[in-house]
Amino acid sequence: MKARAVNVAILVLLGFELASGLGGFLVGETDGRWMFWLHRAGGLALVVLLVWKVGISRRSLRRRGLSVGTGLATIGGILFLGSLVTGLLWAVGGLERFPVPVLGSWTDLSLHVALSLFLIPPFLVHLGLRWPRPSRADLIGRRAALRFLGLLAIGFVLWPVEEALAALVAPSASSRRFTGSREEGSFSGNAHPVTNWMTDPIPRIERDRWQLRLHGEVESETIFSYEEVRALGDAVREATLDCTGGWYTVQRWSGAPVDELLERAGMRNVARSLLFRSSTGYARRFSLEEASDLLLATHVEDEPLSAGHGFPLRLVAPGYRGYDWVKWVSEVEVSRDPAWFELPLPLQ
Ligand SMILES: Nc1nc2c(c(=O)[nH]1)N[C@H]1C(S)=C(S)[C@@H](COP(=O)(O)O)O[C@H]1N2
Ligand SMILES: [Mo]
Repeated sequence: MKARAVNVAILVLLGFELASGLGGFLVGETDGRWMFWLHRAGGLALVVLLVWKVGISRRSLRRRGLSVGTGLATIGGILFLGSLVTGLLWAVGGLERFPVPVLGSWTDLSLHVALSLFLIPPFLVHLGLRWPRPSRADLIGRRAALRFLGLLAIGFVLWPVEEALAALVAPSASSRRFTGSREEGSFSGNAHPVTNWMTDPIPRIERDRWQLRLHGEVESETIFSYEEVRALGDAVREATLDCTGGWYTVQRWSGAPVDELLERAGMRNVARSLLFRSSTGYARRFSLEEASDLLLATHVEDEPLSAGHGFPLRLVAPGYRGYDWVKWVSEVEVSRDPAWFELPLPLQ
């Protein structure tokens, strides 16, 4: 392949991987599983292109010598390699955890996501320096589309090879969900992994001073004590918590159905969504129609939730990825805003 074709293909695939990777974070139900198929095929195609790109980069570095431009390209190259290696490590080698200063322990998949996001700025600068006037024909049109589909096809062909490797390297960790997540500590109650999205610390909450406030577009604002939440009902729901860090766990969660809670306060006609807010400020929004699927759990496998898992109350949101399962819930706001009125991913 010509250097230009390789470079353009990498550009297009990186954009595609960024979109399908972020897309995968939003998918919690099997009808969106194609998002993971595409991301995997695109990633494998990038691994193939790497063989050519290493040669291109070495020739370019020899020609240009050391400069700000080649320095940035080297940083980008290292991040690119790191992203591919951590992605493959997770897919083939299983879930590994690495210590990250200040932030605690990270899975190989979370490292893959972080390295990929860090890659964006140096990549854009590199692109601006090396390719100031992109040609239309490189990116749009029949030839460009065929080239892209051909690369994806190569990725799909390599998929079973990757699977075979994974079965060899980590046979015990080969049970994967459609999201790619690996099973950890199912039905073990509080023994399943504790994790937070980004920067939330685990708060210490005293049961007797804790309250749940239900407010907003309701007939009567209501405050519940822990005992009052317990008295709302003890529904048990088996549900899968699937963290975007690359693991999932199945547990029997029990607590109060959100429907029951809402019935106590009575809803106004203008109500459209529910915002579940943690005592840490972390919050996620759901549509009112989804209330009957949601559970505010006090227990997991008959044990009261531990501090790390959200004591005294956490949201159980079947079909949603882990970041939507708000822990330490202290407030439910019934709102007239539509359910989509929030950032697609949390920022804390
Ligand atoms: N308040 C709050 N709730 C949160 C988070 C958080 O950072 N803050 N992290 C979420 C994420 S990313 C996941 S995967 C689950 C993890 O739940 P666990 O620690 O009980 O396994 O909690 C979710 N609930
Ligand atoms: Mo998560």
